[in-house]
Amino acid sequence: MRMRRQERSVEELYADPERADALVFGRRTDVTRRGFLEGAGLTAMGVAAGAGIPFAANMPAGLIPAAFAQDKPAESKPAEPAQPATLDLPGKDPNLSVLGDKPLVAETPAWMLDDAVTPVERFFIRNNGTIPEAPSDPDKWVLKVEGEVNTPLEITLGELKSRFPAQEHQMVLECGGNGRSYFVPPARGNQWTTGGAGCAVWKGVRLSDVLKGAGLKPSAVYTAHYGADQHLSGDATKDALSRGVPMAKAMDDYTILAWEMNGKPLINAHGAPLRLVVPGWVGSCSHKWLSRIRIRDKVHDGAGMTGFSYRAPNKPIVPGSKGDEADTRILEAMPVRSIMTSPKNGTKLGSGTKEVTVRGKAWSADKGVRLVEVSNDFGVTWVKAKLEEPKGKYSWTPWSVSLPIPSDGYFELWSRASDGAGTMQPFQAANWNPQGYGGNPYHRVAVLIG
Ligand SMILES: Nc1nc2c(c(=O)[nH]1)N[C@H]1C(S)=C(S)[C@@H](COP(=O)(O)O)O[C@H]1N2
Ligand SMILES: [Mo]
Repeated sequence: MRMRRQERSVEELYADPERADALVFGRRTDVTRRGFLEGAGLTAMGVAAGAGIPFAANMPAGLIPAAFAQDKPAESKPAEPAQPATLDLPGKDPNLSVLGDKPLVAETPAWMLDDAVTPVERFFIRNNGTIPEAPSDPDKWVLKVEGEVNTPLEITLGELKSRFPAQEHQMVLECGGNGRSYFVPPARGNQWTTGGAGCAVWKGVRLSDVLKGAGLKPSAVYTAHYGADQHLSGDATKDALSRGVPMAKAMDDYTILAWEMNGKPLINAHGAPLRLVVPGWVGSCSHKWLSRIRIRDKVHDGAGMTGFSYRAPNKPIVPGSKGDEADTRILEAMPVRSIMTSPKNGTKLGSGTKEVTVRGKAWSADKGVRLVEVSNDFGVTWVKAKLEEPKGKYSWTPWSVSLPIPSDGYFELWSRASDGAGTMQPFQAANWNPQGYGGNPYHRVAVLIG
């Protein structure tokens, strides 16, 4: 690791952001990050101009300051080229960052995940196809259960509510691609930062109760999920998405057919009137607008199950290389992650500030969170955060910690979590894979004192 001289300013270090970017990310044509460095990056640089970096000596060579490289800075929200700048969808917060328009994909900036339970308005959206029309009478919605069962079912939502005991759990839902933007070289797909995750209170019935109602045949191996949304091509013979899970996960007590989110009926964007919630696993298992479950006698091969979709190479591959589709495995549990929800990236605090309180969330699929640490000196020293008790097995762990601020200047707060098995977030997105799954590096937030 090369050391930097102490008295250099942000401006001097990154007088040429193009070059700094090329150093870290290589020569690239990626519009998202390029556009960002030129637009918001320069704005952020203006904000930071002249500030010394008290811990500059610790900065890893080529590191792009978080103020430039991460989510949108506090002061400005530049329009991204070829993308709507704000989200215009009933019931959703316009401050969600739109990552894609067709299909609609939007993530939640870290500072908007400060609540213990993520409000529906702030919850990320990930679609693969079109958003279907909302049904006029939700209780008449029909779910079919077929395939390797003794008695195929056609059951209405109304009947689901009356026949089976209701369950309510606070659980994290996270997109398999969350963190994808941190891969170097870039991986294809929506460039999620940290906001493809949220924690809601989901109410529904256990999938296992319904499957027991239908009676599983001994040949039952895997589920296959189908919903009312359509493929973007408009071709009715193609599914926008059709994933599934092994029977053991389907029969887990926390895998539910949900009709309520945070005490209210599901809104259309989140799969009204009925969706699966398969906590801890890649979000694509949690099928929205759910109309049919087919039990299969082999691993499901629907849309999103094959090629590199929701799969990772079995063996490490050269970053940027094509990889071998045949030598992959289906992604299941999501890795450990921490985010800082306060302060907001790009926050300015008054001259002479001596302490900053950092708040955040951490979660792992089902291993719990053992440790969260925060650094303000580019990772040389770490302070343990105080963890709150998570509200249930698949809920996240709120945490907080106060860090001393030795002087005015530009600081970066870095957070990292370790799960119950002792596995920690890596410094950089590791295990590069063609579609960029599992990117869970340290979270970084810039603060300017004085
Ligand atoms: N029917 C259907 N269900 C779906 C999807 C979809 O495109 N169609 N996207 C999946 C993916 S990839 C994720 S991450 C979650 C996102 O759920 P949310 O939009 O409610 O946040 O829904 C999953 N369920
Ligand atoms: Mo996803």
